[in-house]
Amino acid sequence: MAHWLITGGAGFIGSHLAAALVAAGDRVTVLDDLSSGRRANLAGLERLRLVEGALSDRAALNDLAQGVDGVFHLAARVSVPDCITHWRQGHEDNLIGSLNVFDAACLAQSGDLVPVVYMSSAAVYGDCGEGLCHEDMAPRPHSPYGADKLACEHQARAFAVAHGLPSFGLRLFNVYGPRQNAQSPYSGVIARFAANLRAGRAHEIHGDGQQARDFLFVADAVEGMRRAMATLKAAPRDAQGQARAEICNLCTGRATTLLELTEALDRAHGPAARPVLRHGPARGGDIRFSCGDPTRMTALLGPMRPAPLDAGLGALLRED
Ligand code: UD2
Repeated sequence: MAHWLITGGAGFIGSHLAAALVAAGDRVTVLDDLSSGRRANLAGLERLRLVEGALSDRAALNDLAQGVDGVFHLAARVSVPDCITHWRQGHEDNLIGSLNVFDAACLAQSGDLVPVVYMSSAAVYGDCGEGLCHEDMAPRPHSPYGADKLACEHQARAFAVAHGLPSFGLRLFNVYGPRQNAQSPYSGVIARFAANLRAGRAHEIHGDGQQARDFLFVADAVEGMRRAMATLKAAPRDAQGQARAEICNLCTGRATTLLELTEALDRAHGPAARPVLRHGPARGGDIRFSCGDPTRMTALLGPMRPAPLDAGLGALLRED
């Protein structure tokens, strides 16, 4: 039975990952400070231990990483506007916290390598213009959040070279699904719109609604993370014997405009009254088009067949 450490495992994506690993018969330790994660997200999961703590607690992290088969590092301050308001704290959480995780994984290596699968973000790209974002593009983050995620990628590479730490960074596009917080002003658009549908509220559209995103269902994000870990476990070193430090998008490669999203939500919701769309001013700094190129992801992780948006939205509205 494999044993995994998940940082941020009580959060939206982390709790889905924890459930999938437990369902596969594995043992899971979760480290989470419960700042945005919730104990209830992990309720009823067997072979799971939740440790309440922050990434800044290096002693706890080092202790928890001992003896695990790998680390999934998801804990982060995930909101871009929040990281702009709390710039230094975001940097502490997102970059220094990640260094602590890489360090802990290195310390835990005793002959066996302890690979780390960590969450990067589409935010590292900044604005890719009208085309798909692919990994060979020069990243130009617009936010401290994106800058710190990019720095994590560089650090992961340096850890591979200096300390032989195998790692896999996944540049997540817009992940959605059950348990995503809809209450915060920083919540993702799908969580907010799903909550609007349930409450019979109007959707607030920032701008003309023609901005597009690559929406990835949470189960597919989890599948990508598990495949990334399996890839590192199967081959932690490259052909030259160097520890691998892989990076790829985690995306669908399909762009959906906000107006198309509202139509898909209507279809998934059924014949109830269509919500009113209220257009407001465009959000400052909003990216017009954000969609990932899945080519490298497919080469590294195999064909993914992500859930069509209609199916993912149906699952969200049924389960949430
Ligand atoms: C996503 C990530 C963010 C960061 C960024 C990098 C989420 C939730 N956020 O931000 O963490 O990685 O990508 O580029 O995945 N909108 C409305 N009405 C609403 C809410 C949103 O019109 O009530 C618009 C918003 O202005 C934007 C689009 O919907 O054009 C998507 O917004 P978002 O906050 O869900 O995600 P995004 O892509 O800005």
